[in-house]
Amino acid sequence: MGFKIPAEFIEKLRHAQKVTISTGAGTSAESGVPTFREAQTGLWALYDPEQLATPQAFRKNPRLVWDWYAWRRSLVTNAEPNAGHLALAQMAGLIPELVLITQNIDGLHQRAGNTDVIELHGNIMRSKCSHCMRIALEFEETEDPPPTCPNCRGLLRPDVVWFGESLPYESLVAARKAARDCDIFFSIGTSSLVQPAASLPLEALDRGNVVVEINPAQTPLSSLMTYVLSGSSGFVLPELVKATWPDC
Ligand code: BJW
Ligand code: ZN
Repeated sequence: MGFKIPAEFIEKLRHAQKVTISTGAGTSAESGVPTFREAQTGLWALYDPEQLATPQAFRKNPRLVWDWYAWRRSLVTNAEPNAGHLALAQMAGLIPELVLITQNIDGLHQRAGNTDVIELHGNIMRSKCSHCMRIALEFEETEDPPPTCPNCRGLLRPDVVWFGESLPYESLVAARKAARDCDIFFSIGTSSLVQPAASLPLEALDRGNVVVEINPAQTPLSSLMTYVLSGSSGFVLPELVKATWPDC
């Protein structure tokens, strides 16, 4: 049996003025970037990402945490946007107002062509000082990482949001506003376990907006969705674009 998208949903999407899309790690899985809660490979299979992505882990073993991010940065650098990323970039040109929010730190949406992406959890390609918090644009790599801040000599860390840390305030405000103020809200490739990002679909639902999930697996929010398109984003999103805008 082939993959079927409800015709009434295609009609709604074709006529939507405002669409808000929130993505998670699954969106980058087909680019070869492992999702957060999937098994890690090689040496890193020994470590639990939930334990490494914390300020406590960095304080206890800064080198371990820095090296883990350095490994992931190299995966991201060598990855390319996949068909799902490219379909989202195409949708931005087809929908009058599209807001793209991501929990991902890999920058692949921007590399696919989306602009003004709201990054809720930071970006792995930037580093900041764990002491003075300034972004470090240039710093010297050392044999004994992490490198240090050119300003205050504090230890550098990735500019990402760890458990227990606040999300960038303006990004979160903009994301909440976009979730409430749209015709259709998409939740794509996220396990919907991590707050506050996992509440965005609920804010959209509260306002009576159509809410759609794209994921090969069920999530705690699946049963609340208006539509669930069950499958990988690299397959479902191009199919959705083809079905909705057949002449493009
Ligand atoms: C595919 C696919 C394919 C596979 N196509 N799909 C309220 C209640 C309970 C707890 C809290 C709460 N409020 C705050 C908290 C604490 C905490 C939290 O939520 N904990 C939960 C785990 C319980 N939140 C925080 O601490 C946040 N800060 C905060 O709220 O500050 C205020 C505050 C602090 C303290 C107390 C109270 C308030 C900060 C959260 C920061 C999260 N940071 C991370 C690390 C970023 C850097 C890094 O990457 O290393 O962000 S954790 C990690 O999870 C990462 C991700 O962005 C995030 C979400 O993961 P995601 O994207 O959903 O990935 P996965 O792996 O979970 O799922 C992949 C999905 O893809 C799966 O569903 C697959 O099926 C699917 N998939 N292939 C489509 N091809
Ligand atoms: Zn500093």
